[in-house]
Amino acid sequence: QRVPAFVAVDLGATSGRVMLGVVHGEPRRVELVETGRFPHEPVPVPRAGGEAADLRWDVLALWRGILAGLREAGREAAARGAVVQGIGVDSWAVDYGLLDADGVLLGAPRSYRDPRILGAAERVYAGIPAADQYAVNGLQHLPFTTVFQLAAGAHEAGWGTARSLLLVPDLITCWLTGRKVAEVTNASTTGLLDARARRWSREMLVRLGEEVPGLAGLEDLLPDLVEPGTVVGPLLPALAEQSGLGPVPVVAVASHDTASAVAAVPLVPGAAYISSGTWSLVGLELDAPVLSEASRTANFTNELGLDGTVRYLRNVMGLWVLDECVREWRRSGEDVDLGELLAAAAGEPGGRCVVDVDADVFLAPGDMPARFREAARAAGQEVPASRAALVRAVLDSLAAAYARVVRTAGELAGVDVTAVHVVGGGVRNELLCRLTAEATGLPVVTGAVEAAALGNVLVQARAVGVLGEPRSVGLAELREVVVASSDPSTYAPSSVPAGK
Ligand code: LRH
Repeated sequence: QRVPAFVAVDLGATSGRVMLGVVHGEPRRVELVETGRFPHEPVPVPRAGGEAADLRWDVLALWRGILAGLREAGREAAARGAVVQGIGVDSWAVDYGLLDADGVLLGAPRSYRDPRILGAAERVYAGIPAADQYAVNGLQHLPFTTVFQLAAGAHEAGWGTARSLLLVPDLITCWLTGRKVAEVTNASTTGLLDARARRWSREMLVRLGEEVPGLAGLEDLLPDLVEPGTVVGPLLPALAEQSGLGPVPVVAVASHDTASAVAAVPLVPGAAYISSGTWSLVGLELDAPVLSEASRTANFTNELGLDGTVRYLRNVMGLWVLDECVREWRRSGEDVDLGELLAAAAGEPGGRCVVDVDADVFLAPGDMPARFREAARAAGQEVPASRAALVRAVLDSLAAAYARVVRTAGELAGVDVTAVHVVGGGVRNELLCRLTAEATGLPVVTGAVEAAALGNVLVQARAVGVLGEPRSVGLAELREVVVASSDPSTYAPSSVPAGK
């Protein structure tokens, strides 16, 4: 019998990946093999007149990368004697494309870092107070949540002819199958969902229609919601042939990358997680949303997760800050080695400069070292004089933010947090893991670097019955596969914080 395998398309905000997940033996374990990786960054597109530039996603380059990755996955599976039984797509949240009546994409989707969002949230809050929105959608304030992007974009060309709105992974799934759905974990990042009911919120949509110019017809653009694990359809015939994969089922996975990543964290009661990549998503997994006023003012979000779970977390600006610094230094033509910089940063004294990395000033691309130094100066901190000192300050600031969020999440949700699991690219950053253990005073356990791809594969494997009768395989069973597939290490806190 041939070994089952699944293709995970995992699109991050700085790179896209196509991974083949081969499901081995007893106990079940997933081996991930990379069959495609392509850089992916928002592209500034100037306007006629030259004043402002729009930040757009190059979705066609993504699509080309995905198709090449699928072909390679087919070859890789054949070489390993594996048979591909599914494809699933996850990506960064909140961004969307609009389709016209013929199902044609209307222009390159905007990036959530596009400056048009500035001020849009405040305009929406003026019509629908933040507290009213939180009571329904449970989302932290982020200036780029889909609803605010829509408010900023409703006057743009294309809006009038739009007949459907698809979030990025649903758009790719539509291109793979011809079918339009809205997968619920990612839909929960739009601000348009009722976090308790896991349905589009009629109340919110009606009020938006009344309060925000241009949004009256929004409800008609939204596809039907599906839960992760739903088979959307077979791969379209032309693609099935080109890729050599045949008419395999395309499965709606937990299509928000963070939802897929958290599904692949071996959480036990008391464990917090950090999904550490471009963003750091820091929080807890809960059974029900926390919609209290205290939670809202602490800016915690209730995004929806796999199998009825809630991701109770805050966005921390993440490795974006570090990566943007490195990009800026490389722009000047220098050969900057991140490994060397991190080693030097480890040798710097810690705690000299800690800034609030979540400030909106860090959101946009562009000269990050200058912006970080300016923030340090404004906060009365020691301004880092060298690159090593600056990298150390960025990591100290991230670790301090993680510690704050973990502590507050525990308090607000009534959970005694005893460990922190880290997954994603940040697992490779040993200094950051060590500083996180020190700042939180908790053991830090590292998991899968490609956690989102792993979670993506697991949901597909369950959906098509490879892990047993789908209904009898819960999140706990999926996480047994995660444990069997991973090789964790633990960073012990060097000191116990006061009060513990
Ligand atoms: C991480 C992520 C995060 C969102 C952001 C837009 O990739 O999906 O969960 O807040 O991108």
